Amino acid sequence: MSSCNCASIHVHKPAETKVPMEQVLALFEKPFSDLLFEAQTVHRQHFDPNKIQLSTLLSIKTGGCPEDCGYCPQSKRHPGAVEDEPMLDVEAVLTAARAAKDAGATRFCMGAAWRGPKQKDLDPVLEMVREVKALGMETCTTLGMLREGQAEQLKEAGLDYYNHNLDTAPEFYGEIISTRDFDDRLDTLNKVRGAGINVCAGGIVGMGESRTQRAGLLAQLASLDPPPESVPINLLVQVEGTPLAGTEALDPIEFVRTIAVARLLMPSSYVRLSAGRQQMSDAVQAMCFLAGANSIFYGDKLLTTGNPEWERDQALFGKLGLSPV
Ligand code: SAM
Ligand code: DTB
Ligand code: SF4
Repeated sequence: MSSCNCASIHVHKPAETKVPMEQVLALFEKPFSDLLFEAQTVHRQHFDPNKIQLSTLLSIKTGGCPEDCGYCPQSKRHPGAVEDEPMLDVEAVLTAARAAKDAGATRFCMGAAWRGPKQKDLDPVLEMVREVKALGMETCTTLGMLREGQAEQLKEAGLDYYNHNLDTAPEFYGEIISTRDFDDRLDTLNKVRGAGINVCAGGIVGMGESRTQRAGLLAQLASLDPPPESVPINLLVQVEGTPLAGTEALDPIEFVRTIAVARLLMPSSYVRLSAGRQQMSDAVQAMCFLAGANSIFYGDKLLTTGNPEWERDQALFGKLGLSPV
């Protein structure tokens, strides 16, 4: 972890980004109908608006994580928020991947509650990646910070995407996580990109951040060069026992705005309406799709918390005329 004590961290001045903050804030401030119209227009220039990409998640190693992310039930600093479980074996992972494929998912994402993998942790994950890939699915892992050479091993095993979220704006980061810093996240994303793996990077909103900080997160994501291929926008799932449980809920209209701004800033990326869908009405989800979201986590569980049942999503796709990519 870097130990920068530079003044900018303390004065909360938005970081300089390639995509200027003023531009991002100006989008957030547009009248809602104008913003949605523009986002949908750009969306249609890059994607079929009636297609949706489906990714299924599996927690391959749950709980006991040494990091202190304030939103996360898997941190060992928040005991009782989740039951710890050892790493799953390859057969259990394959059973879940086959079920996801049969239900219509095209990508299978394996998540582990680590600060980062040790080599002895990575070896079984490489085997999981090889085997899931052999089923004909796209593969994704989210394992925390990567060390030198690990991204290349994952690429060699057949990894298509690596998920590593910036989570929030640099100016808010220290209020949510103290055990790593924003630059550590950028460093891992550089390693992923350098190994030729597609980047999946997004963040969480509804953690008590300001609009400027939401804009700051999106400015950072859009300034990655190139922008991430996949951008998960998570609405905080408030889990009892975590420091962020009890945070004032984000207005759904502001959430939809966040999706629309992400679409406008990253026109050719898949924008994923991620955690938080279980608590969302069909109408809010429909607005998110209109705002340019074109991917979801599909399956009745995220990592440790709930997600809409397959049947509810199928019914929603039917109502909206959406079909999987
Ligand atoms: N440990 C690895 C890491 O942090 O990169 C991988 C797994 S971690 C659970 C993956 C991501 O899940 C986090 O970066 C965060 O964006 C998201 N996440 C975790 N808990 C969440 C919650 N309660 N609500 C919304 N998103 C959450
Ligand atoms: C992402 O952006 N969201 C997913 C996935 N990447 C790994 C995780 C959401 C986790 C929600 C809380 C839980 O289920 O533990
Ligand atoms: Fe650990 Fe990842 Fe949860 Fe942070 S988000 S506590 S690193 S599992």
